[in-house]
Amino acid sequence: MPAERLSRSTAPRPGVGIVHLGLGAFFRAHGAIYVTEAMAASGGDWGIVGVSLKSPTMRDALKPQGCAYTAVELGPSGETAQTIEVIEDVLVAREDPEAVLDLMADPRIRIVTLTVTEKGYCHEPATGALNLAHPDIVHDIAEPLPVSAPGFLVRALQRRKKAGHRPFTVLTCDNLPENGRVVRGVVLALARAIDPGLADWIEREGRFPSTMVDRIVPATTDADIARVEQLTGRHDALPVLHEPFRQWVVEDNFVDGARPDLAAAGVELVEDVTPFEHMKLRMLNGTHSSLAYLGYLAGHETISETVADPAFAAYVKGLWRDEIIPALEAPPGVDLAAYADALFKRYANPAIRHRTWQIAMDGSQKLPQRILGTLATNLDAGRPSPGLCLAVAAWMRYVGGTDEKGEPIDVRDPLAARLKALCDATDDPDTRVRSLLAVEDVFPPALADRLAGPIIAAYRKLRAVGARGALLELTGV
Ligand code: CS2
Repeated sequence: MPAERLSRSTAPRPGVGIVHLGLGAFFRAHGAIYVTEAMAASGGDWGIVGVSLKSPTMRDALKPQGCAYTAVELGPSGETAQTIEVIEDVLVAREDPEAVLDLMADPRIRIVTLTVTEKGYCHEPATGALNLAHPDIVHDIAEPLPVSAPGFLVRALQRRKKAGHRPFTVLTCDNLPENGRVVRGVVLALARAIDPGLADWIEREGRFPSTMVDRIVPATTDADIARVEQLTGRHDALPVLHEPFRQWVVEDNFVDGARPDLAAAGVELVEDVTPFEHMKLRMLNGTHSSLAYLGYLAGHETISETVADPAFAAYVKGLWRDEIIPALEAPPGVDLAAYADALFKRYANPAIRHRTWQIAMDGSQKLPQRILGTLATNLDAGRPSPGLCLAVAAWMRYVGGTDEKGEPIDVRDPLAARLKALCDATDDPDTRVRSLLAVEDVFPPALADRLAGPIIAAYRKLRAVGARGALLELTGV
């Protein structure tokens, strides 16, 4: 007999107060759970309406189950499931942009949270500035019904200004350095292109706190759906599976101070998130991407499989110890060596099947904040970074589109076609590396010059002995 479908309980529902743009697995396993706990502790009308910008998949999965879903925590020694009921509705912006703007302009909405991934901000990764030539931005300047995330923010703020309402707080939860500053920058640049008076108002009245978000949440697979049904006895069309660890550090800077009682749920509210963001982006995401490219090339499917390989375990520990930690300033009260030890345990959790291919996606948008910042600091300090140079070289091999066995790689990246064309244009390793380093969206030219020598050497090494061979040589394992 097929299992009964998950449905929503009859518990009283709060009013809505948050719109979330980019409703995916991460937010449902992170921000949504924190907001649930904040309301359980201190009340408030902070129900969430999720918005998918393009795909109807999330809406079609969640609406038939009253927008409830199962969140399963995968510990090294067991799983626990809870039903989350904080999502009140799911809208699909591409189908009905008017409905989304209408809701975002509603004064009941006081916060708009975002997880639209790095590329969703339509900025130039190397500089953080809005890309005014981006086709979605060109569209959103000309048309009142937007398609991009910055477009929805600006057009909704325009409606609020016109109606005499206060702006909402824009709370980004994407892995960008100083993410509040980046989203503020793109919103102001777009608003200025539409209506300078609107830009002035947003500049004066708007709030864009920066945040550091952390929880490992792999994409849900069909096997996960079946496993959750076995665990709970109910069918959930799109559960989320996540690790036990979670962290959210938020700048306490909200319009009129209006926010859920996040501290009651364990959120760290601080004045300056920057040191936390740098630590997380460089220590976690930087090594995640390094392991993803090198691990994928070596034939490893998941991060836990990758770090179970002694060459990779030695590699990642060496990255933290010799290349990343020396280039970082620790946030107040944090011991970076202990943070690295904890990260290693999180990566090794065999219950989390986080695919190297998933993390390898969108590398052109991720490398600057994850790896290049550390490389720049080390160059200034005269400190070599052989491990991180191997990671960048592995990305270059990866975007070439062929793995070490000669099999094609399904490269997902907004610059995929351009990067592949650059690789295909020459077989000479030096020329190939130099032409990829000349992609200014990713590599600031001054840094590219200084990186050419060590990255060409790393690229040659990867070609000669493969990813695993290069790590064996590097680590001496
Ligand atoms: C990962 C992140 O997919 C990726 O690029 O590095 O999603 C990572 O799992 C999270 O940032 C962890 O907080």
